Amino acid sequence: MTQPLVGIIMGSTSDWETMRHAAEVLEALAVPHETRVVSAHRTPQRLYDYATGAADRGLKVIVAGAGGAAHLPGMAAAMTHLPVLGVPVESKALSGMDSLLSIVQMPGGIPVGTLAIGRAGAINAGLLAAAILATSDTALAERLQAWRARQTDSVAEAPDGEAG
Ligand code: RP5
Repeated sequence: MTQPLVGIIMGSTSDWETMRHAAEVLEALAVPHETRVVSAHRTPQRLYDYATGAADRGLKVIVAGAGGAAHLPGMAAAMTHLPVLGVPVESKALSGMDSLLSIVQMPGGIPVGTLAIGRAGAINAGLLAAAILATSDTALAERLQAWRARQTDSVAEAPDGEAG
């Protein structure tokens, strides 16, 4: 089995609909990754074990998504020196503003790289995780550049497909 380099964790299975976009990007870039449900509130021991063991298990980046009182990314960052990218999941009650503010307002000294609310944030967390790994992996850097070039090529020149 390939050693996962990115750990995608989320507070609930209900976050998967958002966080699967991070996994799909990593899949497309052939970045080995794992996905786990780890709740800061419901499974604190699981979070402790995951975060404190992540570096020793060979993970290089953690992508953490959570909604509402979204303490997962910050608590993970408190327990590992690995870069942690936080994805605010869109909550029902407050549309993800609660998640965003919970994740982004970390105290100085314990950083979480906070992305946008929802799907865009999950996609970009996957891309950023890949970009971090690509700084020391030339083949991955080439795959990432190719991915971006394909994205550029896919943008239509006119909204109706009729570039004039
Ligand atoms: C958070 O509470 C999770 O990250 C999720 O976004 C939210 C709701 O969780 P469920 O009640 O759907 O399990 O901990």
